[in-house]
Amino acid sequence: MITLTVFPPMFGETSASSFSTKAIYLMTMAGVPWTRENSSDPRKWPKGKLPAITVDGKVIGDSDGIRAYLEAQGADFDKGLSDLEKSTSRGLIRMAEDHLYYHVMLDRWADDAVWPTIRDAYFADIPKPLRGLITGGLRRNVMKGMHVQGLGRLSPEERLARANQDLEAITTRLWEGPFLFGEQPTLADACVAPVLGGLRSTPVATLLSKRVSEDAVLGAYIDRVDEALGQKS
Ligand SMILES: N[C@@H](CCC(=O)N[C@@H](CS)C(=O)NCC(=O)O)C(=O)O
Repeated sequence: MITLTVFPPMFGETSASSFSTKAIYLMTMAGVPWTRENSSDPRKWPKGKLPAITVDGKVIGDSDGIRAYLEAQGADFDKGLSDLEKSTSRGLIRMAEDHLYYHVMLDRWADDAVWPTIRDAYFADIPKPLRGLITGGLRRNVMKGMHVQGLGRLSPEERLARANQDLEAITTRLWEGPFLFGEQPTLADACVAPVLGGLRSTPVATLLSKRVSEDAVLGAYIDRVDEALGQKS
């Protein structure tokens, strides 16, 4: 039995973390026996991050490590895809995980109107008198990282314009079928939909949360993937 440790459900999403949601989707797709364990403290896990799986006492971190493990056990997340489709899939995954994901981070951590709600939801376990102090340092670190990455230097309007190009590219594929590569969910759906869900579910409205929540195609897609692969407990 595999134990998957992930951040708990939040804001109506399968998990507070897009990568945790992705790992849950992969487990469902792989069809292996597994059980979910929620944790809000990633510090003792590989690289200080979640998700991670524990199999026969061995811990494997990172949603990509989990994908590789499941594939080694026989899972095929891209059944029926051509090599050309697989190369497009790789690009979509990078776009979601290494670009759109940072917009989720910035929407939640950088915006003074959003941050207090995020802080109190993510760090509810820290007693209130200490919460501001501890999370202030974490927030500064995140902002420093985003400044170095570059997106942290853009205004919300500039970020919307950047992210919009990705959202349109995703929508174009969805005109062709219910999932990114046709009738069945593939690895790309397990990676892309959670990030879109993260953008949509930021609990205080931002330019990007409105952009995604007002988009009927993207909204139906997020819900369709979660209905097929998600769980909320
Ligand atoms: N590349 C990792 C990324 C995982 C990740 O960034 N997890 C975040 C939550 S979305 C985390 O655990 N952050 C805790 C921290 O950085 O302290 C994966 O694919 O699993």
